[in-house]
Amino acid sequence: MSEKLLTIDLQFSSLDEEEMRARSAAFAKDLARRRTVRDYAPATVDREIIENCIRAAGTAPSGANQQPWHFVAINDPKIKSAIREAAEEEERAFYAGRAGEEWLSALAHLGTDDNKPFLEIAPWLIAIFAERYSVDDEGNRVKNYYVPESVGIATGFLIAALHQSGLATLTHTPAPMSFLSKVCKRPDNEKPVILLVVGYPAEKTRVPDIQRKPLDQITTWLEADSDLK
Ligand code: IYR
Repeated sequence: MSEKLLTIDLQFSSLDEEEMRARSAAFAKDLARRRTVRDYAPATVDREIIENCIRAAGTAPSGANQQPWHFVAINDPKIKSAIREAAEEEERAFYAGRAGEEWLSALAHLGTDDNKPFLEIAPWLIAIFAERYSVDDEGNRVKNYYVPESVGIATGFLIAALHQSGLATLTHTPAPMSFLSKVCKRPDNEKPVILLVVGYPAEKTRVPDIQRKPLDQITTWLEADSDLK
């Protein structure tokens, strides 16, 4: 490390292995209970909970620590209605054919359509923007690095934080979603990437009977003694 680099103490807290095993298993089990929810109850959610979850998202690692994300948290019914109207207009064209047959058949098992009442019913919408580049104090463009990766990681943190706070989410991606920049009044250097719907599931909500791929399908182990196993 360079001599001039300012550093602080890491303050890493070690756990014993039994505790690590228990925590890793509990976390996996808790996240496995998360399901994408498309039917919401109108019950309100206190802003402080949303603030804390966005704080958690903002701790994500990012390229050159540029933190190239911006979150617009919306609970104003007028703005939610404007978003619903614009999103449904795009979705009508999408489902009427713009998506193409291959995409529509890949989606069919989820039972989605162009009707998006959750955009008005759910208490919070969080529009997630990616800063394609930054702008310095003199108005010059500054390149940001690994923007999709960084924003993806922050979004993962946000979804996990909301889930463990007791809230349901939907990663909604109306396409195209440039209308979000306008509605949220965001500058040109920011690209809307996900509209996260946040709230409580409606009573007796049912979700598609779909499964996660098992560990052996998503993992390859290259271990020192793998020949012996
Ligand atoms: N944006 C549309 C379509 C859609 C696309 C994918 I990929 C999904 O996993 C789910 C839906 C919609 O929200 O209906």
